[in-house]
Amino acid sequence: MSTEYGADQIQILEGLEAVRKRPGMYIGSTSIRGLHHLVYEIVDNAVDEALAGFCDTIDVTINKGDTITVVDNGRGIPVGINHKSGKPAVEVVFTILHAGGKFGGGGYKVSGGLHGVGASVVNALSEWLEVTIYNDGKIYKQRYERGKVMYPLKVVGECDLEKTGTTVTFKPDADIFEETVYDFNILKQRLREIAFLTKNLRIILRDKREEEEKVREFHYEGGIKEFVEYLNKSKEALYPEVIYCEGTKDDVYVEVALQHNDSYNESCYSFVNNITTPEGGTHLAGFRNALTKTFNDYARSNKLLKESEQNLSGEDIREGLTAIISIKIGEPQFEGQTKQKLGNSEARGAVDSIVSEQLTYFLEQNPQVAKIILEKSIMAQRAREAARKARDLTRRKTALDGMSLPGKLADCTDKNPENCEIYIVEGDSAGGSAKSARSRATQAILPLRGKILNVEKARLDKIYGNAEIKAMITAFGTGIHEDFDISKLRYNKIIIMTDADVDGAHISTLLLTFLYRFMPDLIKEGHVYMAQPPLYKLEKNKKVWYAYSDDELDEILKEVGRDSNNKIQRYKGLGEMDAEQLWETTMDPEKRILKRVTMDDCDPEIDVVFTTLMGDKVEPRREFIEENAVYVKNLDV
Ligand code: TSJ
Repeated sequence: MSTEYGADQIQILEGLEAVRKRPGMYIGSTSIRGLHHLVYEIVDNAVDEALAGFCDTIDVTINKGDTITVVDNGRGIPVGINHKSGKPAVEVVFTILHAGGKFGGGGYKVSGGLHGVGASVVNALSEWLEVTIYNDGKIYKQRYERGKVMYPLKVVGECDLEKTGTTVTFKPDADIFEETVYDFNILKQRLREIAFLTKNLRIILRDKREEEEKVREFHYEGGIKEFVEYLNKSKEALYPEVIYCEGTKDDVYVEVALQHNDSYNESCYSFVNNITTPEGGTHLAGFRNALTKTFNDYARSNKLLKESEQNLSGEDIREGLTAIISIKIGEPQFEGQTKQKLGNSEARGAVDSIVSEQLTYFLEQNPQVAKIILEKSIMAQRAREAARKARDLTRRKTALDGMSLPGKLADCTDKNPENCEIYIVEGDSAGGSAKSARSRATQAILPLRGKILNVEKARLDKIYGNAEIKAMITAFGTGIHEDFDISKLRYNKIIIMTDADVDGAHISTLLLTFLYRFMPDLIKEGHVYMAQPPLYKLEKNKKVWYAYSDDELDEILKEVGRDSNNKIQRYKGLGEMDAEQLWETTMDPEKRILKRVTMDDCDPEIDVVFTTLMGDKVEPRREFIEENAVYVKNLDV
């Protein structure tokens, strides 16, 4: 090898060394999240090839040992010498920061990973990485370790002239990542999303870690139209077809799909270059404006709204709306604190005009659908009015009562929210035990009677009238929706404590649904927890053990011996424990186990989880539970 250890090489090593020193700057974090971002980063490069029209299949495999292989059938990363560096282009891709996809002329990088970095970052953060390229009847290969080239690109064999593509295998560096075990479901969700957003692209995910290989294939000819169908699968759609608009204006490619369902929630998700924009931005604003204007215009000109009646608000029209807004743009500008909000002004106009024009046409062609949507919107307008009155009433009442706390609440004495926690307990008897067990200074108890209202199935006015929900809202102190103010939160921890059985799981899910819809920031900011009551009590020779799972019971039995002197009690509910036991196992901050409830900002999958678990349709729920047995078990514990 004649290459000297020249200035540019030192620069490369410094570049990749910087990535290893501050991985968070390049992939967000070194947690399980960052670990999965490595895969997305590589897959995004293959998706770019698909968007350029040269690749229709991407195969992703989790291998034994948690290495990842990504295969595409594109043109293959170019192997020719890059003049500036004197190296094969593929080596440049993997060793120079920010080189991803921008060489070779033509086509812009549209999909773009988390921070628009690329293959070199993945390379720098991998114990090793191998790339294989099929092109011109030859098979090329190069290997890197922690970003360093192990040998110059070489030809390792021959293949059919027709066969082209790129294969990358890498092993995330255990020195960098806190966690190196991949989660099939996390990859599955994101890959499914990419497949929805890139119509006609086939993505296959395999898991070869267990004896029996797991395979999922995602391929949607309808693209985001099918995404909307998927999001609505556990809901009752109000009309059979998904409304779809598509077009390009000012170099912005716009796709919008929407369909109303009989729920009262809005589920709109926006994407830019396949990346979710949880804080929306100009593209979402353009969509909302077009929707509100088009429906009001249609309602006026077809006399569905009387002259004396007010215009429908955007919120009214979006009640029960599921929509995907997906745009592709050459140079996206992201704004806001978290850089998740699109700023490009041309995107607003492009989405607005494409949606206005095509939606107007659709409504004219489908007057029966227009009528169904407008009838729902008008109902929403009336309910909103009724809800406002109900809320004003409760506001006034609480003001008069001097913010009176619910009667059932056994509040704690400490008034510093930082120290305080509230247990939401199912049932009066468990509530009673919890009240005598608690540490009065810092632990408050709010017992709830029976099943709580399913907020997925009720309009606001009914929700505001529900006693259990009112009790929680006043106890927490934060208010809800637009009135929500986290600085008024009266407890640092909100702990849901229900029986460790199916009914208990159902109640926790109802409570989480309420929190998710009404006070999502409580969950996002990590204030919501699930208590973990034990499943078993084991007694032998006057000594007592508690087991929180079947595995733990087995472990204890192994330790103390499985003989007839063991007395094992299976707890069917919190009510079976006396106050002392409840304190010891579930409430004592020194000993208890709490599970923090977490959620990704604006993940459409969360909406699917809640609506599938809480909705009326049995079949999707059964399928979901079968597919996600582990997840649901976690959610249920
Ligand atoms: F991440 C990555 F870079 F390692 C990677 C890139 C990983 C995988 C699985 C695939 C790819 C990739 C890159 N697939 N296809 C391409 N295509 C190109 O790099 C390419 C090919 C030809 C031309 C051209 O102008 O002829 C241009 C490009 C960017």
